[in-house]
Amino acid sequence: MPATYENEISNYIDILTQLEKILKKSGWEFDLIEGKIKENIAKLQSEQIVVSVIGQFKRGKSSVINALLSEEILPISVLPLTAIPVFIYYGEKYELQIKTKKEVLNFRNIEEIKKVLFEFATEKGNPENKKEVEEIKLFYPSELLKNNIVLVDTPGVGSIYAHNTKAAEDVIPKSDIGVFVVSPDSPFSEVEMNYFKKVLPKIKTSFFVINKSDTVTEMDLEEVKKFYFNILDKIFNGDAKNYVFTVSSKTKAGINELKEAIKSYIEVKKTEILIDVSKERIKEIFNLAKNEIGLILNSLKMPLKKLEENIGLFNDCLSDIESKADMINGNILIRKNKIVEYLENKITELNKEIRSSFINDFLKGAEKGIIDEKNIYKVIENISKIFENRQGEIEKEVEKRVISVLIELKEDFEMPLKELKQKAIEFFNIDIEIPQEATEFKFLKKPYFVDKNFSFSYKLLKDNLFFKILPSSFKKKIILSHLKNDFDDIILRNSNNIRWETIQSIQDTFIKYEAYYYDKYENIKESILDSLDKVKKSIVDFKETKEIKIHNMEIIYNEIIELAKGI
Ligand SMILES: Nc1nc2c(ncn2[C@@H]2O[C@H](COP(=O)(O)OP(=O)(O)O)[C@@H](O)[C@H]2O)c(=O)[nH]1
Ligand SMILES: [Mg+2]
Repeated sequence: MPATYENEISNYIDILTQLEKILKKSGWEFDLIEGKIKENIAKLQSEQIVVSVIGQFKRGKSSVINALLSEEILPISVLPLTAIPVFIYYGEKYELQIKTKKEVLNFRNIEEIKKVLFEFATEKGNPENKKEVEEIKLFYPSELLKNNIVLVDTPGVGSIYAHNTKAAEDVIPKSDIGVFVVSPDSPFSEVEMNYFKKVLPKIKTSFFVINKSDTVTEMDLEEVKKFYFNILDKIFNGDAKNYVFTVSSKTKAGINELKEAIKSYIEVKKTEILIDVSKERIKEIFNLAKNEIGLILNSLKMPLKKLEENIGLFNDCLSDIESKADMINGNILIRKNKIVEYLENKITELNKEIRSSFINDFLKGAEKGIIDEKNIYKVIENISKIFENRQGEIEKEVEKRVISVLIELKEDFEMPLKELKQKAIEFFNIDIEIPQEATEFKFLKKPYFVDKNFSFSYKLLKDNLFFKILPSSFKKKIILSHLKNDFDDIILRNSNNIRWETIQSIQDTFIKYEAYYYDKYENIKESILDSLDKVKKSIVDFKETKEIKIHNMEIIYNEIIELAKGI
């Protein structure tokens, strides 16, 4: 490993330590920034590499980690399960630490650890994080973790629980390497592709894992691999074969190869990863410091009376902005519900159409003539086909409506942020830097499957002894009523499939944009109010004259600008 990397790491630690000193010297409190500085220094010193296992729910993320650790320790399930990220560190002995809002709990018995993980880390055991868990750390004696590797099991994105998606996304900024898990039993969904694209630029390196290789034939697996290689070769600059792995966490096929690849990659690239990731984070810290100190300086320069007046007016404006935002949210909800209503109507229409075009005729014909099994299958095939055709059309139309509502409401979404920025200029003469990412509105589509797995209840009748001795006219009546139920069932299952997946897509899409703007607004607002509070307290404290305070703060500001040049 080149010596320059080592130098760079100590350079970063040095810059952060100096920033911390400058802020301390100011005599002002900068809790948020100091917390971030400490976190980053600790990361650089520990040289920990965080490997997060990510992807959509149910792809086998927890199972892959269990296989990597050679123990069924994390809870797995056929339902979306992991709700809180679990950070797994090396430890000589097993230990589980759960930090809740109120206390820290420790467990050392392996069986107990498994039970407690289920109770605290899963949606079932801890719905909507009622137990107020803030952090889960598992210490585990595994060779893989020994070299300062931290594995993170994340909740999947795109599950029906939006807060799980948020918890999964929150892990991304803390991660150095992403292990993206997909499975061949579900096609690569739009949700997965979008998530993958979003994660890639934020994480230094990603491994791509096709799990559940045992569920498909070798031939199908080759097809799946080809498909992914095609997509990923561009992303991995023609180097996909080094980053894409096929495994089965069930049979353990391919697990060792994956483990070795992660280990050797980290061995070679560790310092580089630490440097690149830290650089971005350090830049952000400096931005934050410049914003806060700039605001303090400008407000210090105001006469106390004027400042208090401005803070009062600023707060009134915030209340105004927020009540306007409430109204806007009401409007967004109405628009969203209209789309859901449209979807429901389309599904009802589709049900009617299916019944009138094949089922009713088939049942009428069957009542008169004989029941031909071939015809039954024809009806089923037709039902599947029409669902397959129409679901695409319905989804496209819903997507169009969602996007057009989002574009139409863009100004509404942005209003609180824009007004906040403007009021900060108006009252405190500070132009707050709002990170401007290009927002491109996208519909977060969920995969949808036409359910062709029909189990016909009428078929069971054939083997029923009692049924066999019935007169044939009776038999027919019973078969027909069973068939009718079976058809109803197929239509219901498929309609619900379209309904829930599409409603979920609509919800996810809206939640994503609402949360995005809300988060930014809240963060910036809090940081402004916090700084103003500090200025007010400082002005009332007469230890130094205001001129000296301003003078000192100007020195601090310039020192920070100077220090930032070294990043
Ligand atoms: N056949 C098979 N099933 C798997 C495999 N990996 C995971 N599963 C199953 O997939 C489901 C979801 O697994 P889980 O690890 O909870 O997924 P997560 O939500 O991504 O963490 C469970 O029912 C697992 O038993 C595999 O390699 N082969
Ligand atoms: Mg899981």
